Amino acid sequence: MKPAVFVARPIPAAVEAFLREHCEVRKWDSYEPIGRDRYFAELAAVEGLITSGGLVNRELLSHAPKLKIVSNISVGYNNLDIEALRERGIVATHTPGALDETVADLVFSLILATARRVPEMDKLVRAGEWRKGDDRVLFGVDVHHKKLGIIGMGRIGEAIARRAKLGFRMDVAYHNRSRKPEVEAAYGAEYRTLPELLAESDFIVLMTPLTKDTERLIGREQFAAMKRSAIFINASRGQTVDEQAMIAALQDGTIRGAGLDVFEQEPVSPDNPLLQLPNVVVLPHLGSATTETRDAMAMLAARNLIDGLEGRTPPNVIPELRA
Ligand code: 8YV
Repeated sequence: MKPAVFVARPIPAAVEAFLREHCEVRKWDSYEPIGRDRYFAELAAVEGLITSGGLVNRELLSHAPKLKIVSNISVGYNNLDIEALRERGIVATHTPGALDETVADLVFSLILATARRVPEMDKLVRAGEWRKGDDRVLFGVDVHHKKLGIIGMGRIGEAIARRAKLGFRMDVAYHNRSRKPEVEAAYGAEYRTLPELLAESDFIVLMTPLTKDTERLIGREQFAAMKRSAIFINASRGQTVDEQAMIAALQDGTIRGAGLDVFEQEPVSPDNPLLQLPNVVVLPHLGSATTETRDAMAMLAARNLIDGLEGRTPPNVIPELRA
């Protein structure tokens, strides 16, 4: 008998067909959130769960007595209670690799959009406010040949460093838990302590996963350490930054601007002061959001799930749960 699995969000037809070859598939086929009761009832019978950033905590696991594997369609896995999974002996996987280039592209869109004030200028033209004459008030700052500091040098960080060095001829500095000699050799990236990186970078990209150690890694003290001309980009998780401290730094000119794909609360509230600031570019958590990449992530998640259910070790078990 095929194992039963629950897919907690819509997935591409090809991924569903692949899953059906190996599993009995039950699914929540709506982009509206599944209600708790329905979710917990579905979990009672399944051995596998596919989710995309949905909370998997102790309470949820208590409704899933047969669960063997949770497959996350996401590289970040701060939605998973790792300790609870470990206690139950449940495997958890994520989707590293599938989205690196796509997220790196988005990070560069934020860098360019913030430096050259693209959304602000787009709004100005549409509002009929483009006048001939002195255009200095519309000037931005250069990106090419500047110094880029990357906090979190994983695969995505490396894809950003490659674009920075080879495309924009930037100097690259990075901070990470461990040194990355291969990135240093390939892109001339220089390792820095966090205070050094903050003090010397023109653009600072935060790309670290959210963990207990990185929660609010960037706060008042860190913004104060940046250049007044610095542009800060966050494409990791909103909780890696003290958002109130960031708002203050942007309001009082401690830094020049910010490009943000992630927020403490998502969706961001219309009352959030960040939305009133012209020196901030905001996106609705779109890092991996292209059709090709989201399809590839879903397929990778399905493969991870099936490997786990069929007794093979999936290639993308989250590091904390690897044997
Ligand atoms: C996910 C992301 O789509 O992979 C990640 O970590 O941030 C996005 O690509 C998102 O987390 C799904 O909820």
